[in-house]
Amino acid sequence: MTERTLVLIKPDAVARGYVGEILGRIERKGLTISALDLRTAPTDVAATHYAEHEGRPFYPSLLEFITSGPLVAAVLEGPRAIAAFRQLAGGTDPVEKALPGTIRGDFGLEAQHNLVHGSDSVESAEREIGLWFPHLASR
Ligand code: RTP
Ligand code: MG
Repeated sequence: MTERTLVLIKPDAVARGYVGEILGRIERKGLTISALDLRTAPTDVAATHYAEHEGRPFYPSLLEFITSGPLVAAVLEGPRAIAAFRQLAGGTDPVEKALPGTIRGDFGLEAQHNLVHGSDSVESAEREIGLWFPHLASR
């Protein structure tokens, strides 16, 4: 069954020139890019996106980071797209969790500056697609 997921190529990855590399990995995996947009996230969108982390020690700096410059928001589609992209991304901490061969494992050093976001469930994906691409909201 086809699935949708919301991906962010975070400001660190855009600033370092990894947009093409990351989109290439997505395409080579076989996922379909069905929406793609470069933008700087407003604080309210970033706060809604990461609302589940409100109150965590890293939350203020996470919002500052994610709004610090342009990012690329994308919707990907494909069979098991949510898990497929999270496999490409690797674990949250690029050194402790992400394996070499993943985006974070190959290019990251810090838990915060970990290059990409991918939705973690069908419910998160639909919520996040509605937030970043309102015209693609499921209902
Ligand atoms: P994401 O939501 O961005 O796809 O990443 P994730 O599911 O792998 O990780 P999550 O636990 O949802 O954390 C969201 C983002 O917060 C930053 N973070 N910093 N200890 C730290 O400094 C720390 N922990 C998490 C990362 O940017 C992480 O992707
Ligand atoms: Mg997450």
